[in-house]
Amino acid sequence: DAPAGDDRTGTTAEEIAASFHGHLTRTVGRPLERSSVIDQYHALSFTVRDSLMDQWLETIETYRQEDVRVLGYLSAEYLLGPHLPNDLLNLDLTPETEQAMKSVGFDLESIAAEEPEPGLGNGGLGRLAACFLDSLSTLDVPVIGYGLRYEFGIFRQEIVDGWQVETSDKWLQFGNPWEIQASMSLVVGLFGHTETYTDDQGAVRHRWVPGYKVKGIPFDTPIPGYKTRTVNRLRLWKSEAVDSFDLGVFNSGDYAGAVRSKMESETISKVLYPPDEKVEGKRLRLTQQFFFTSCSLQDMVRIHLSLGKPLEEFDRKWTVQLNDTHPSIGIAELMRLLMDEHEMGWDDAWRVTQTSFGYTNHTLLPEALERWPLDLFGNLLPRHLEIIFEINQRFLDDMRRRYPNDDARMRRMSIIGEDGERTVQMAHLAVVGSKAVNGVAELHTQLLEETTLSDYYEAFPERFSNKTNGVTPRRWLMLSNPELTGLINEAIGTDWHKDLYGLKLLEPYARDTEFLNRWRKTQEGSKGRLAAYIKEMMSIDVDPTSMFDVQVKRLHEYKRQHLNALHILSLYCQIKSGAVKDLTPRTFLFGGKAAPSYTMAKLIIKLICQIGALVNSDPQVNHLLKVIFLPNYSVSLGQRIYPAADLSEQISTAGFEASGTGCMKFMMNGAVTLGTLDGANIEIRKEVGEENFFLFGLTAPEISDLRHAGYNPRGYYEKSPLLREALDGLRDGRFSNGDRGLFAPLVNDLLNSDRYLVLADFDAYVAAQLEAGKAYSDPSRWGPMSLLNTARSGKFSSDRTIRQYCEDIWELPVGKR
Ligand code: 26R
Repeated sequence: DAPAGDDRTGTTAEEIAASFHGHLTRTVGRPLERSSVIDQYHALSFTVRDSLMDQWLETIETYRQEDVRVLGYLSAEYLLGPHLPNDLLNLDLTPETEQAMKSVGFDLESIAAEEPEPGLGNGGLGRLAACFLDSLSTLDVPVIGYGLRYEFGIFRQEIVDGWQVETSDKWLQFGNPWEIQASMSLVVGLFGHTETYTDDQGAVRHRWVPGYKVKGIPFDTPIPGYKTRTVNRLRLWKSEAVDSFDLGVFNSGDYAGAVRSKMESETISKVLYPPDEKVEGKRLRLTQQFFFTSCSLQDMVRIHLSLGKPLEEFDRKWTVQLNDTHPSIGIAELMRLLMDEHEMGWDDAWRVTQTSFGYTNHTLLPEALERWPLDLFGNLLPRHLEIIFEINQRFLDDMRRRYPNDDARMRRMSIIGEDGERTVQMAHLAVVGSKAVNGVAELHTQLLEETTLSDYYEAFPERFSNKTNGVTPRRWLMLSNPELTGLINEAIGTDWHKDLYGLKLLEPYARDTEFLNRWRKTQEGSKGRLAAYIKEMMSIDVDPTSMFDVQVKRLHEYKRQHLNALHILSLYCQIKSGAVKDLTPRTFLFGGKAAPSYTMAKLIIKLICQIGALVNSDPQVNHLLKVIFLPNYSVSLGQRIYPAADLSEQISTAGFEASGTGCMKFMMNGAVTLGTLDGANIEIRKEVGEENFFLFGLTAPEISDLRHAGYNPRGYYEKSPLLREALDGLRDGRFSNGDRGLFAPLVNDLLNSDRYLVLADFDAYVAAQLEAGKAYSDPSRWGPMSLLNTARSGKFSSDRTIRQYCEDIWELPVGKR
């Protein structure tokens, strides 16, 4: 039964059903009656994509006609999460689509569950890029997001016997209905040598003769804004061989040789790198960075020239943002394109380059600052190394005039690092080559200015600014928590959807007992749904009326999941000994991935799972405590977790978490934070009020003083009986069936070095936890705290962040408010 005359962009339930049926039969090629849920997912995605296409073409046409300024957002990561439900929300078509699916006997939620999540990022930085795209489209800002089309995204995490096991993420195996391959390609060079020659005008010029070339193929994904006709694009590059098949070699009988270059070229966009402990020496990673950055800049230059504009005006048409140093090679690449390929002189090229770029720093951890060994760099990108040497020489000449006889300063500021192995220091290149540099929270920016980049801040204070991160309330509140959204809409209307400060109108309800009851009931509903998911996935019962205490984020020692674990152990010990009898029942939930090479992070996962095994099966304890490690934390799992959280654990060592963004998702959904004065926590506490936040721990200056004075973790161990019992138990094998060796590396590290001062903050953490438990057991206290967290979360919308970038850095007008 072929579908009758379907209008592929209709918005009624009937038209959506007809279009869906049309795609199922004609695009997917399956009869409705025998279609699988994945067939239905594909058909529905094509249906939704159709209704985006008119707006997408219209958006591009508007940009062209109005000759708008455009943001080129360069990011090695985009942690998008599922498109289907998000795009339906932004198109305002969810109810009609639900109805349409019902009319053909299907269920929208089950169909949406088939979407493999595009996990093209590791964590905060990648998810921030995805939130930014949503806000940019919602605010009608012209942007092309540029990145890599990894064939394999972030690994899938399984937990086997308490240990993390990684498997590959085959997100493209059944095809991706959201992407459209553009019918063009660009060529990127690698390796080879440079030459000097004299051109027709007698000028001395330079050129790069690459030893190897690869092709970049663009795949575009439409990015709709919320209730606007703007549909921007995310352009991700796939690498392919220039000649995918060497017929000559094949004919000579060498079948493997004929496809070797294809294999090598395709390796570039094959897989996402996890943030490893050691960054150095990863040639493939530098190749990835250069590949997508070069494709993206060539694309911008191509578009610019197609509009008939001179390249001297590139910086008026484009503003290019570097999401960390990963694309910072772009500074040298734009110089090369302008000078070597388009015959611009150094001074003009430098002015255009330096006024085009902005650089966002996302970390102060020295081991995460990218430094490339000079020989590796010069071998892969010989011409770029020459350009960087020249940028550096001119820059240092300039600095020498400003700071005469200050060799130490010159050494510190050089783009080429000379301590030990010579390196290209990408953060230095990014600062020197950009008009603007920003951190991602107030404390982080201040620390950048005072420590990591202090010499540059002294030289160019006007370049520096703060842009506190934000998250999109569409995905992280409206989509993930429709029940709470409904309740809020009922109370204060819907103006907050595009202006999150509008949530302020909820504040009076903090004194409305009846409303607070509904607030609590709604949260219990979410907790019940998460409990059901846990039961289904892990066969563990958790009590939805217990306090849900949640820490979800990448595993890292500075984030201190082990501090949380030690607290649980001490509760366990106190219940076992009878020292504690009445305790607010708690469910401790953890989730997060460890970098595959990060042994200590993997041991911390094992520790949490081990405590879970111990606690969950002990009838003396398990009515009071449950400990759950949810495998494979991801965007979609986050969407289930945030609405169900009562307590948000943000317990990093002060001065180490640049911002954090999970903290904002919890706050929007009404969870109360227990945290240190680190990153965005400081700003959350300021917004919500100190009485609605559980604070503990040393401050960033205290941490730094203590470390400089010589920190002795053993002193804390000796002074704290609770800490001693937990650590001794770990060492004796009391929690690991007598295995003394299992957690020895962790305990030894804590007692002998404890770089992140877990022991120094332990007692304060325990006290804050006690306070939080007491507050939760009194609904008349907890209810207003929870509601006020949502009501005062307006600042943490990425819409606010994007407005600030637009005004202060990008010089881009934003749409209506
Ligand atoms: C491999 C190496 C170069 C590398 C290191 C670190 C690659 C990727 C990362 C991820 C880092 C940069 C990251 O995600 N940082 C997080 O950025 C968030 C968004 O700004 C912050 O909220 C968060 O605090 C910070 O850790």
